[in-house]
Amino acid sequence: MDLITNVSEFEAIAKQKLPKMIYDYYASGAEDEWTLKENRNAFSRILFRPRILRDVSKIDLTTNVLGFDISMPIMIAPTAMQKMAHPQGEYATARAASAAGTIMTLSSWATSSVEEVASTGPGIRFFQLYVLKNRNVVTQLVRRAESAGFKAIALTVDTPILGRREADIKNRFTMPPHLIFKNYEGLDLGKLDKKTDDSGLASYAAGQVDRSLNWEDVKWLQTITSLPILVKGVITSEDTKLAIQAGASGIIVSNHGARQLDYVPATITALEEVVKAAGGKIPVFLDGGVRRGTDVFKALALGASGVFIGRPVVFSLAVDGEAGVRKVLEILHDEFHLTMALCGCRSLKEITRDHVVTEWDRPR
Ligand code: FMN
Repeated sequence: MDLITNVSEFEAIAKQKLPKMIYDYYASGAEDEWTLKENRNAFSRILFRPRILRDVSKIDLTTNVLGFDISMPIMIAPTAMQKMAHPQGEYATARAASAAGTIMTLSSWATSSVEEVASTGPGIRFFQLYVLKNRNVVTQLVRRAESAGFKAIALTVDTPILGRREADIKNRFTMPPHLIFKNYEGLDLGKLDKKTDDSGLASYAAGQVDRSLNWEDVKWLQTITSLPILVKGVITSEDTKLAIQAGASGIIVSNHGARQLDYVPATITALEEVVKAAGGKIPVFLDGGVRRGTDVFKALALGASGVFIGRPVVFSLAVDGEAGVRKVLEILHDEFHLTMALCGCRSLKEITRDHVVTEWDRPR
Protein backbone atom coordinates (compact mmCIF):
# COMPACT_ATOMS: atom_id res chain seq x y z
CA MET A 1 0.00 0.00 0.00
CA ASP A 2 3.01 2.29 0.53
CA LEU A 3 3.28 2.73 -3.22
CA ILE A 4 -0.29 3.98 -3.62
CA THR A 5 -0.16 7.68 -4.39
CA ASN A 6 -3.71 8.55 -5.35
CA VAL A 7 -7.26 7.49 -4.55
CA SER A 8 -8.05 5.95 -7.94
CA GLU A 9 -5.24 3.40 -7.59
CA PHE A 10 -7.18 1.58 -4.87
CA GLU A 11 -9.81 0.51 -7.41
CA ALA A 12 -7.39 -1.47 -9.61
CA ILE A 13 -5.99 -3.36 -6.62
CA ALA A 14 -9.47 -4.00 -5.21
CA LYS A 15 -10.50 -5.40 -8.57
CA GLN A 16 -7.75 -8.01 -8.35
CA LYS A 17 -8.58 -8.94 -4.77
CA LEU A 18 -12.38 -9.11 -4.80
CA PRO A 19 -14.62 -11.77 -6.32
CA LYS A 20 -16.06 -10.47 -9.60
CA MET A 21 -19.65 -10.35 -8.31
CA ILE A 22 -18.62 -8.11 -5.42
CA TYR A 23 -16.27 -5.85 -7.37
CA ASP A 24 -18.94 -5.36 -10.04
CA TYR A 25 -21.56 -4.48 -7.41
CA TYR A 26 -19.30 -1.78 -5.95
CA ALA A 27 -18.01 -0.40 -9.22
CA SER A 28 -20.96 -0.40 -11.54
CA GLY A 29 -23.50 2.24 -12.44
CA ALA A 30 -26.91 2.07 -14.10
CA GLU A 31 -27.55 1.05 -17.72
CA ASP A 32 -25.13 2.72 -20.18
CA GLU A 33 -23.10 4.14 -17.29
CA TRP A 34 -23.09 7.52 -19.02
CA THR A 35 -23.64 9.35 -15.76
CA LEU A 36 -20.99 7.18 -14.08
CA LYS A 37 -18.34 8.44 -16.51
CA GLU A 38 -19.78 11.95 -16.48
CA ASN A 39 -19.52 12.19 -12.66
CA ARG A 40 -15.74 12.06 -13.18
CA ASN A 41 -15.42 13.78 -16.55
CA ALA A 42 -17.35 16.88 -15.55
CA PHE A 43 -14.69 17.77 -12.97
CA SER A 44 -12.19 18.07 -15.82
CA ARG A 45 -14.31 20.84 -17.37
CA ILE A 46 -13.63 23.09 -14.42
CA LEU A 47 -10.31 24.90 -14.33
CA PHE A 48 -8.68 27.00 -11.67
CA ARG A 49 -8.04 30.72 -11.46
CA PRO A 50 -5.43 30.55 -8.72
CA ARG A 51 -4.33 33.61 -6.75
CA ILE A 52 -0.69 34.08 -5.90
CA LEU A 53 1.49 35.73 -3.24
CA ARG A 54 -1.09 35.32 -0.48
CA ASP A 55 1.03 33.97 2.41
CA VAL A 56 -0.18 30.40 2.58
CA SER A 57 2.14 29.44 5.43
CA LYS A 58 -0.89 28.50 7.54
CA ILE A 59 -3.88 26.73 6.08
CA ASP A 60 -7.00 25.75 7.98
CA LEU A 61 -9.11 22.94 6.51
CA THR A 62 -11.50 22.62 9.44
CA THR A 63 -15.21 23.18 9.10
CA ASN A 64 -18.50 22.78 10.89
CA VAL A 65 -21.28 20.54 9.61
CA LEU A 66 -24.70 20.81 11.26
CA GLY A 67 -23.02 22.12 14.41
CA PHE A 68 -20.21 19.56 14.50
CA ASP A 69 -16.57 20.54 14.09
CA ILE A 70 -14.67 18.30 11.70
CA SER A 71 -11.11 18.28 10.38
CA MET A 72 -11.94 18.79 6.70
CA PRO A 73 -14.96 19.11 4.38
CA ILE A 74 -14.54 15.51 3.20
CA MET A 75 -16.92 12.94 4.68
CA ILE A 76 -17.93 9.33 4.10
CA ALA A 77 -21.07 8.55 2.09
CA PRO A 78 -23.23 5.54 2.97
CA THR A 79 -22.33 2.42 1.03
CA ALA A 80 -24.13 -0.85 1.69
CA MET A 81 -22.59 -4.18 2.70
CA GLN A 82 -19.03 -3.15 3.53
CA LYS A 83 -18.19 -6.57 5.03
CA MET A 84 -18.12 -7.90 1.48
CA ALA A 85 -15.01 -5.73 1.02
CA HIS A 86 -13.28 -6.61 4.29
CA PRO A 87 -14.22 -8.70 7.36
CA GLN A 88 -14.13 -5.57 9.56
CA GLY A 89 -16.41 -3.71 7.14
CA GLU A 90 -18.22 -0.78 8.73
CA TYR A 91 -16.20 -1.12 11.96
CA ALA A 92 -13.04 -0.31 10.01
CA THR A 93 -14.68 2.60 8.21
CA ALA A 94 -16.00 4.04 11.47
CA ARG A 95 -12.56 3.85 13.10
CA ALA A 96 -10.83 5.39 10.09
CA ALA A 97 -13.34 8.26 9.90
CA SER A 98 -13.03 8.97 13.56
CA ALA A 99 -9.19 8.88 13.41
CA ALA A 100 -9.35 11.39 10.56
CA GLY A 101 -11.73 13.60 12.55
CA THR A 102 -14.51 13.41 10.02
CA ILE A 103 -18.05 12.09 9.63
CA MET A 104 -19.09 8.61 8.56
CA THR A 105 -22.57 7.92 7.22
CA LEU A 106 -23.78 4.38 7.94
CA SER A 107 -26.07 2.73 5.38
CA SER A 108 -29.43 1.24 6.36
CA TRP A 109 -28.18 -1.78 4.42
CA ALA A 110 -24.95 -2.09 6.35
CA THR A 111 -23.54 -5.42 7.44
CA SER A 112 -22.93 -3.91 10.91
CA SER A 113 -25.68 -2.43 13.07
CA VAL A 114 -25.95 1.12 14.41
CA GLU A 115 -25.11 -0.22 17.89
CA GLU A 116 -22.06 -2.12 16.65
CA VAL A 117 -20.72 0.92 14.83
CA ALA A 118 -21.32 3.07 17.92
CA SER A 119 -19.36 0.51 19.98
CA THR A 120 -16.18 1.26 18.00
CA GLY A 121 -15.72 4.42 20.09
CA PRO A 122 -16.34 8.12 19.79
CA GLY A 123 -17.00 9.67 16.40
CA ILE A 124 -19.52 11.85 14.61
CA ARG A 125 -21.83 9.64 12.59
CA PHE A 126 -24.89 10.08 10.40
CA PHE A 127 -27.40 7.37 9.59
CA GLN A 128 -28.67 6.86 6.03
CA LEU A 129 -32.31 5.88 5.88
CA TYR A 130 -34.19 3.83 3.34
CA VAL A 131 -37.90 4.09 4.11
CA LEU A 132 -39.40 0.62 3.98
CA LYS A 133 -43.05 -0.27 3.58
CA ASN A 134 -42.99 -1.43 7.18
CA ARG A 135 -42.99 1.90 8.98
CA ASN A 136 -42.66 0.25 12.40
CA VAL A 137 -39.27 -1.06 11.35
CA VAL A 138 -38.30 2.41 10.11
CA THR A 139 -39.43 4.10 13.33
CA GLN A 140 -37.59 1.61 15.54
CA LEU A 141 -34.43 1.89 13.47
CA VAL A 142 -34.40 5.70 13.50
CA ARG A 143 -34.84 5.64 17.28
CA ARG A 144 -32.05 3.08 17.63
CA ALA A 145 -29.74 5.28 15.55
CA GLU A 146 -30.62 8.26 17.72
CA SER A 147 -29.96 6.30 20.96
CA ALA A 148 -26.68 5.00 19.54
CA GLY A 149 -25.52 8.62 19.20
CA PHE A 150 -25.95 9.18 15.47
CA LYS A 151 -26.25 12.91 14.78
CA ALA A 152 -28.33 13.21 11.60
CA ILE A 153 -30.49 11.22 9.22
CA ALA A 154 -29.54 11.19 5.54
CA LEU A 155 -32.85 10.36 3.89
CA THR A 156 -32.24 8.77 0.49
CA VAL A 157 -34.88 10.00 -1.94
CA ASP A 158 -33.61 8.76 -5.30
CA THR A 159 -34.36 5.07 -4.86
CA PRO A 160 -38.07 4.21 -4.94
CA ILE A 161 -36.96 1.37 -7.21
CA LEU A 162 -33.40 0.15 -7.63
CA GLY A 163 -31.67 1.39 -10.78
CA ARG A 164 -30.92 -1.12 -13.51
CA ARG A 165 -27.35 -2.16 -12.82
CA GLU A 166 -26.68 -4.63 -15.56
CA ALA A 167 -23.58 -6.16 -14.01
CA ASP A 168 -25.63 -7.17 -10.96
CA ILE A 169 -28.32 -8.65 -13.17
CA LYS A 170 -25.76 -10.67 -15.16
CA ASN A 171 -24.01 -11.84 -11.98
CA ARG A 172 -27.34 -12.61 -10.24
CA PHE A 173 -25.92 -10.52 -7.42
CA THR A 174 -26.63 -11.72 -3.91
CA MET A 175 -25.07 -11.11 -0.50
CA PRO A 176 -22.65 -13.85 0.63
CA PRO A 177 -24.58 -16.19 2.97
CA HIS A 178 -22.56 -15.38 6.13
CA LEU A 179 -23.65 -11.72 5.96
CA ILE A 180 -26.93 -10.01 6.77
CA PHE A 181 -28.37 -6.51 6.83
CA LYS A 182 -27.40 -6.15 10.48
CA ASN A 183 -29.81 -3.29 11.22
CA TYR A 184 -32.72 -5.64 10.47
CA GLU A 185 -31.38 -8.62 12.44
CA GLY A 186 -34.15 -10.62 14.08
CA LEU A 187 -36.68 -9.26 11.61
CA ASP A 188 -37.65 -11.08 8.49
CA LEU A 189 -35.70 -8.56 6.41
CA GLY A 190 -32.07 -9.39 7.05
CA LYS A 191 -31.25 -11.47 3.99
CA LEU A 192 -31.38 -11.03 0.27
CA ASP A 193 -33.44 -13.65 -1.53
CA LYS A 194 -31.53 -16.72 -2.51
CA LYS A 195 -30.62 -16.85 -6.17
CA THR A 196 -33.04 -14.90 -8.30
CA ASP A 197 -32.99 -14.53 -12.04
CA ASP A 198 -32.25 -10.87 -11.49
CA SER A 199 -30.11 -8.79 -9.15
CA GLY A 200 -30.91 -10.07 -5.64
CA LEU A 201 -30.72 -6.51 -4.34
CA ALA A 202 -33.16 -5.23 -6.96
CA SER A 203 -35.68 -7.91 -5.95
CA TYR A 204 -35.14 -7.13 -2.27
CA ALA A 205 -35.69 -3.40 -2.83
CA ALA A 206 -38.80 -4.12 -4.91
CA GLY A 207 -40.24 -6.11 -2.01
CA GLN A 208 -39.29 -3.84 0.91
CA VAL A 209 -38.76 -0.22 -0.17
CA ASP A 210 -41.78 2.08 0.06
CA ARG A 211 -42.35 3.50 -3.41
CA SER A 212 -45.09 5.78 -2.12
CA LEU A 213 -42.49 7.94 -0.35
CA ASN A 214 -43.27 11.64 -0.85
CA TRP A 215 -42.69 15.07 0.68
CA GLU A 216 -45.28 14.46 3.41
CA ASP A 217 -43.04 11.66 4.66
CA VAL A 218 -40.18 14.09 5.17
CA LYS A 219 -42.49 15.87 7.60
CA TRP A 220 -43.54 12.53 9.11
CA LEU A 221 -39.91 11.68 9.74
CA GLN A 222 -39.60 14.85 11.80
CA THR A 223 -42.40 13.62 14.07
CA ILE A 224 -40.47 10.47 14.96
CA THR A 225 -37.02 12.01 15.45
CA SER A 226 -35.45 15.24 16.57
CA LEU A 227 -32.34 14.58 14.49
CA PRO A 228 -31.67 16.94 11.58
CA ILE A 229 -32.60 15.52 8.17
CA LEU A 230 -30.38 15.72 5.11
CA VAL A 231 -32.25 14.99 1.90
CA LYS A 232 -29.88 12.87 -0.20
CA GLY A 233 -30.47 12.72 -3.93
CA VAL A 234 -31.67 16.20 -4.93
CA ILE A 235 -30.38 17.55 -8.25
CA THR A 236 -32.88 20.27 -9.23
CA SER A 237 -33.82 23.72 -7.96
CA GLU A 238 -37.50 22.72 -7.75
CA ASP A 239 -36.79 19.91 -5.33
CA THR A 240 -34.37 22.04 -3.35
CA LYS A 241 -37.18 24.50 -2.60
CA LEU A 242 -39.54 21.67 -1.66
CA ALA A 243 -36.91 20.16 0.63
CA ILE A 244 -36.52 23.46 2.45
CA GLN A 245 -40.31 23.80 2.76
CA ALA A 246 -40.48 20.26 4.13
CA GLY A 247 -38.05 21.16 6.91
CA ALA A 248 -34.79 19.61 5.67
CA SER A 249 -31.65 20.75 7.49
CA GLY A 250 -29.45 20.18 4.46
CA ILE A 251 -29.27 18.76 0.97
CA ILE A 252 -26.90 16.24 -0.54
CA VAL A 253 -26.63 16.75 -4.29
CA SER A 254 -26.26 13.14 -5.33
CA ASN A 255 -27.14 10.82 -8.19
CA HIS A 256 -26.40 7.80 -6.01
CA GLY A 257 -23.00 7.33 -7.59
CA ALA A 258 -24.73 7.04 -11.00
CA ARG A 259 -26.48 3.84 -9.90
CA GLN A 260 -30.08 5.04 -10.28
CA LEU A 261 -31.26 7.12 -13.24
CA ASP A 262 -28.73 7.13 -16.08
CA TYR A 263 -28.35 10.36 -18.11
CA VAL A 264 -28.81 12.67 -15.18
CA PRO A 265 -26.09 15.29 -15.10
CA ALA A 266 -22.92 14.84 -13.13
CA THR A 267 -23.49 16.11 -9.61
CA ILE A 268 -20.78 18.76 -9.97
CA THR A 269 -22.74 20.13 -12.95
CA ALA A 270 -26.03 20.18 -11.02
CA LEU A 271 -24.51 21.69 -7.87
CA GLU A 272 -24.80 25.41 -8.63
CA GLU A 273 -28.48 25.18 -9.53
CA VAL A 274 -29.18 23.64 -6.14
CA VAL A 275 -26.92 26.07 -4.28
CA LYS A 276 -28.71 29.03 -5.86
CA ALA A 277 -32.12 27.63 -5.00
CA ALA A 278 -31.03 26.94 -1.42
CA GLY A 279 -30.07 30.62 -1.16
CA GLY A 280 -27.93 30.03 1.92
CA LYS A 281 -30.93 28.85 3.95
CA ILE A 282 -29.52 25.35 4.44
CA PRO A 283 -26.14 23.84 3.59
CA VAL A 284 -25.68 21.94 0.34
CA PHE A 285 -23.30 18.97 0.12
CA LEU A 286 -22.21 16.92 -2.89
CA ASP A 287 -21.21 13.35 -3.62
CA GLY A 288 -20.34 11.59 -6.88
CA GLY A 289 -16.96 11.13 -8.51
CA VAL A 290 -14.86 12.92 -5.90
CA ARG A 291 -11.40 11.34 -6.25
CA ARG A 292 -9.00 14.28 -5.92
CA GLY A 293 -8.36 17.18 -3.58
CA THR A 294 -8.88 19.41 -6.61
CA ASP A 295 -12.43 17.96 -6.94
CA VAL A 296 -13.15 18.93 -3.34
CA PHE A 297 -11.95 22.48 -3.99
CA LYS A 298 -14.07 22.75 -7.15
CA ALA A 299 -17.18 21.62 -5.28
CA LEU A 300 -16.59 24.17 -2.53
CA ALA A 301 -15.91 26.92 -5.09
CA LEU A 302 -19.30 26.13 -6.67
CA GLY A 303 -20.99 26.47 -3.30
CA ALA A 304 -20.89 23.09 -1.56
CA SER A 305 -20.34 23.07 2.20
CA GLY A 306 -18.60 19.71 1.97
CA VAL A 307 -18.37 16.49 -0.02
CA PHE A 308 -18.88 12.79 0.61
CA ILE A 309 -16.99 9.87 -0.94
CA GLY A 310 -18.51 6.46 -1.70
CA ARG A 311 -16.54 3.98 -3.83
CA PRO A 312 -13.08 5.04 -2.62
CA VAL A 313 -14.12 3.73 0.82
CA VAL A 314 -15.17 0.26 -0.31
CA PHE A 315 -12.15 -0.11 -2.59
CA SER A 316 -9.67 0.98 0.09
CA LEU A 317 -11.40 -1.31 2.60
CA ALA A 318 -10.83 -4.18 0.18
CA VAL A 319 -7.16 -3.26 -0.19
CA ASP A 320 -6.27 -2.86 3.49
CA GLY A 321 -9.26 -2.47 5.84
CA GLU A 322 -9.08 0.43 8.28
CA ALA A 323 -5.55 1.38 7.17
CA GLY A 324 -6.78 1.60 3.59
CA VAL A 325 -9.64 3.94 4.44
CA ARG A 326 -7.32 6.04 6.60
CA LYS A 327 -4.96 6.34 3.66
CA VAL A 328 -7.74 7.47 1.29
CA LEU A 329 -8.81 10.15 3.76
CA GLU A 330 -5.20 11.22 4.26
CA ILE A 331 -4.50 11.47 0.52
CA LEU A 332 -7.63 13.57 -0.05
CA HIS A 333 -6.79 15.75 2.94
CA ASP A 334 -3.26 16.37 1.68
CA GLU A 335 -4.31 16.98 -1.92
CA PHE A 336 -7.02 19.41 -0.80
CA HIS A 337 -4.51 21.23 1.43
CA LEU A 338 -2.16 21.52 -1.53
CA THR A 339 -4.91 22.81 -3.81
CA MET A 340 -5.82 25.47 -1.27
CA ALA A 341 -2.20 26.58 -0.99
CA LEU A 342 -1.72 26.73 -4.74
CA CYS A 343 -4.98 28.67 -5.16
CA GLY A 344 -3.99 31.11 -2.41
CA CYS A 345 -6.74 30.15 0.05
CA ARG A 346 -6.02 29.90 3.77
CA SER A 347 -9.45 28.88 5.00
CA LEU A 348 -12.58 27.42 3.43
CA LYS A 349 -14.20 30.86 3.58
CA GLU A 350 -11.57 32.15 1.18
CA ILE A 351 -12.57 29.67 -1.52
CA THR A 352 -14.81 31.58 -3.93
CA ARG A 353 -16.55 31.19 -7.25
CA ASP A 354 -13.82 33.34 -8.79
CA HIS A 355 -11.26 30.60 -8.14
CA VAL A 356 -12.77 28.43 -10.87
CA VAL A 357 -13.96 28.80 -14.42
CA THR A 358 -16.29 26.19 -15.81
CA GLU A 359 -16.99 25.19 -19.37
CA TRP A 360 -20.53 26.42 -18.87
CA ASP A 361 -19.45 29.92 -17.78
CA ARG A 362 -19.50 32.67 -20.39
CA PRO A 363 -16.04 33.64 -21.56
CA ARG A 364 -14.61 36.12 -19.12
N1 FMN B 1 -26.47 5.38 -1.05
C1 FMN B 1 -27.40 5.24 -0.07
O1 FMN B 1 -28.11 6.20 0.20
N2 FMN B 1 -27.55 4.06 0.60
C2 FMN B 1 -26.78 2.97 0.35
O2 FMN B 1 -26.93 1.92 0.98
C3 FMN B 1 -25.82 3.08 -0.69
N3 FMN B 1 -25.04 2.02 -1.02
C4 FMN B 1 -24.11 2.17 -1.99
C5 FMN B 1 -23.28 1.09 -2.30
C6 FMN B 1 -22.27 1.22 -3.23
C7 FMN B 1 -21.38 0.07 -3.52
C8 FMN B 1 -22.08 2.46 -3.89
C9 FMN B 1 -20.97 2.65 -4.89
C10 FMN B 1 -22.92 3.53 -3.62
C11 FMN B 1 -23.92 3.40 -2.66
N4 FMN B 1 -24.74 4.47 -2.34
C12 FMN B 1 -25.68 4.34 -1.36
C13 FMN B 1 -24.51 5.81 -2.94
C14 FMN B 1 -23.45 6.59 -2.14
O3 FMN B 1 -23.96 6.99 -0.90
C15 FMN B 1 -22.97 7.84 -2.87
O4 FMN B 1 -24.09 8.59 -3.26
C16 FMN B 1 -22.10 7.54 -4.09
O5 FMN B 1 -21.34 6.37 -3.91
C17 FMN B 1 -21.15 8.70 -4.36
O6 FMN B 1 -20.44 8.50 -5.54
P1 FMN B 1 -18.94 7.92 -5.61
O7 FMN B 1 -19.05 6.45 -5.35
O8 FMN B 1 -18.54 8.24 -6.99
O9 FMN B 1 -18.10 8.63 -4.55
